Amino acid sequence: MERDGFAVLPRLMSGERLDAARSHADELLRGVGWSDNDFDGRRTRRVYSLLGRLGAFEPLLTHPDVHALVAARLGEVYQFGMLFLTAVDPGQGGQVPHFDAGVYPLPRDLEAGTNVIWALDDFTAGNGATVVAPGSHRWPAGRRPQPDELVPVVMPAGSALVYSGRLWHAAGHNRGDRTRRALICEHILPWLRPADNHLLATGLDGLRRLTPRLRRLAGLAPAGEYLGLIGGQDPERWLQSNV
Ligand SMILES: O=C(O)CCC(=O)C(=O)O
Repeated sequence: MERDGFAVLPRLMSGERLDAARSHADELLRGVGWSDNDFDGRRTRRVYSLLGRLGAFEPLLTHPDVHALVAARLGEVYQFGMLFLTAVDPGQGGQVPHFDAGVYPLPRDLEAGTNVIWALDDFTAGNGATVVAPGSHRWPAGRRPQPDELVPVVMPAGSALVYSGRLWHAAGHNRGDRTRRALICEHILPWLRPADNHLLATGLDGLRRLTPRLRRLAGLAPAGEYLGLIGGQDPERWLQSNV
């Protein structure tokens, strides 16, 4: 992580758990059309607002090996940023390279996020595997990757690509004949505004159905003594007492 800005944790999910996650992905993708913009991909299907319908994704979102890496970089309290299922269909061209923390007007050297891409299918050089520019998390503002600086992250299904929010990367070109599915989960510092409004999307009843751990990750954890309270209370306590 320090040197390259990313690490692959191979085959963290396998067998029944992986099969269940793939079936859940297919259920969620049923009836979903291609995205309507070039960045998300006009041959890519995406599903957001997952916290109210986590199903078999839950063990991926809370995997201890992933969270050990994330906590080492962001500290003990952090929250989900963008959270989505993506299906890169055959014919989808390469995405525009970007770094996820680029949505925030923050100094380049601040680690505002540490993110994970779970491969639900094998990631190969030809099927749209994520491409990364190794070491680019340390590049200064304004330096962009040249095409030959981007390398595909080849990994078997069930692996997790954990990467710095400062790392330049993109979804690759799917030249194959099968869809490449992934679950993408950003983790960001607790005082940043998440790209997705998880609290509104999940709703009070949905939040109550989550585990306390997932609720914290959804954004209920206060960020220090003053940020994120409700009437001076920890939102977790408020949620329990306002049923
Ligand atoms: O699907 C991928 O491999 C990466 C997608 C991505 O980085 C994004 O849409 O922000």
